[in-house]
Formats: sequence, structure tokens, C-alpha cells
Amino acid sequence: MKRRKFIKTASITSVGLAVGGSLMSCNEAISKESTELNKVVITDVKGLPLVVATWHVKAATAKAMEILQGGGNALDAVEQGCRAEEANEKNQTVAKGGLPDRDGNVTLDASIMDKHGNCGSVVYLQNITHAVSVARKVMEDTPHVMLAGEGAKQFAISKGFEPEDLLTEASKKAWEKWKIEAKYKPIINIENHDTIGMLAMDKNGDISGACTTSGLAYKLEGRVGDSAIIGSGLFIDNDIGGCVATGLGEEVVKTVGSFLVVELMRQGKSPQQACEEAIGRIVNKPNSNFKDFQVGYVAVNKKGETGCYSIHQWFSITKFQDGKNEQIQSDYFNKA
Ligand code: SD4
Repeated sequence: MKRRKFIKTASITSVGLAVGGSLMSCNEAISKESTELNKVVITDVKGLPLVVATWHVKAATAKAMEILQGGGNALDAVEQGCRAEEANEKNQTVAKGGLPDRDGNVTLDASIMDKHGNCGSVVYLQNITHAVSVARKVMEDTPHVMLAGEGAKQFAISKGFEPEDLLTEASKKAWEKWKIEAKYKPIINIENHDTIGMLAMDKNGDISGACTTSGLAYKLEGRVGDSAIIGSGLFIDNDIGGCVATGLGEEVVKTVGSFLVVELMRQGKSPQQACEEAIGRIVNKPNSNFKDFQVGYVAVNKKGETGCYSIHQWFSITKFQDGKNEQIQSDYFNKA
């Protein structure tokens, strides 16, 4: 899509409605009107709407883009996009089909955040596939931000979610094989990839994000990672941009990674520079054992620019922008 002017102003919706017509002509009208009112910051925005996600999840980004192209908002897009991957039982790091903890329980973490900075999350959720939608219900239907474990499950059931067994035959077999040696070692890019973190920017330029995962394979029972911790696995500031993380959650939490990336963008860094600096915070720690684990970030800013970076090779993102739904290999730190 061509470059066009995007207007950041509180009056965008109301003026847009008053003017009517297509979004493009709305924005142009708002531009003139709002500039006269001297209330606006005009930024060059490219390629709206856009969706970007961790790993190779083209079906998920396509679902999100379908919503955005139909005039849907970024929040619905990230929820529906993540649901598409949650429904994919072959993905062994998300929802049903996810690899279990060392005791054979599939436990899920998920979060969602909207353009107003509202957020909701669930941790250690069992027996409910669409964890991201439960997170959204926490955000919208409760005064809380996070629900855990049995409470999260009972809340989901009260909202009409059907409980089911999330351990598939394939994941059970993999767990049984793992139990022969039962060594816990996060393996870079192999058993722990495909957690989905997704960011979307809708035609109005508003940003939302979501993240959903079964967490690290063969973790200790009760372990919670970064994906449902707002600021770590996900952060959105609709004035600045958004970020999602993947990889070893413990390392993301220690640097509050996604919040850090957004704050670096606030200070003027591009999404690419911000992701690189946030990875730098992890690998440059004294005694960092970064050779043993992967972390990757993907970020978007208010101009519709995206960036991604990881510690090791083979992190990839899926980006749907300007009519192209493509997998992109991320640049990475450890080139030694
Ligand atoms: C976690 N960050 O639970 C998640 C796992 C992940 O790609 O993202 N894997 O630590």
C-alpha cells in the first residue's frame, strides 16, 4: 500500500464519522480540519493495515489480515490470528498439541493488549485451547489483569469455553521419549519454537498485540514464562508501537524485554535498532550463557515500520503488509 498521511489525534474517529466516505478520504479530511485546529501530529505511515508475528505462521497472519481488510480492528485481528494457530494441533508449542511439562500436563500462558493499554492474561491454564480468548475475557469482563491455574480455567468455563484434553498422541509420545533420559535443557530453535506473538496495526493506525504458548517443553510443573507477563512477552503503547518476544522466557522477564523495546522506540530508535539493543541487554550481561538459549523480538512502530532480531540464527517472523504474506529470516547476534 502507498504511503499516506496518518493523523494522530483524539478526534480521529468522531471527525471521520462526521465526514463519512472511505477511510482514505476521511484521513485527508481530518488532516485538513485537525491541522487547522492545530491539534495533530502528522506522521508518514506506510503499509496499513499490517500484521507481524513470531515464527512461520502464515495461516495466522492471513486470518488476522482478513479481519483488518474487512475493516476490523487490531484487537480482533490479533485474537483471531492467534486462535488460528491455537487450533493447529501440529504446533507443539501452542494450545492443544503443545508439549507438556515434565509431569505430562499441558499448561498455557497467553496475553492480549489493546490500543488503550488495557490488558489481560492467563497463566498455567489447563484444558482450554483458546487461551488468548480467555485472556481477552479477563481484560474485558473482569477488574483484573491476570488469572492463574484453576481459577483461570473455572473463569473460562463460566464464559462458555469447553474443557478438553490438550495432550495429543504426538505430544504424549514425545514426552514419553523425553522421559527416558529426562534431561531438562532448552534446545535452541528445536523443541521450543513457534510460540505465537502477534502485532497488528489496523487501518486507523491503532495497534494491538497478543501472545499464546504452551511454554517451554518439559518445564517444572507450575512454571510460567514471559508470554503472559505484560511488559515481558508483550507490550503495546499505541502512541509509540508494540513488541512481542519468543524464546527462553526467563531471560525475557529478567530484562522486561518487550517494554524495553517500546521504551527504546519512544527514545527515537527504529524497531530494528530497539530489538537489537534489547538483545544486547541479554547477551552483554556479565556471565551471560546466551550460547545455550534463544530469544527473539519483533516490533512495530507507529509509522508502520517493523524490526526483528534474535540471539541465534533461524529465528524468523511472518509479516503481512502491502499484500505480501511472507516469512522473513531475522538477523541475529551470535555470528561466531
Ligand atoms: C516461554 N517464551 O514460555 C515462551 C516460549 C517461547 O518460542 O516463546 N518459545 O518461555
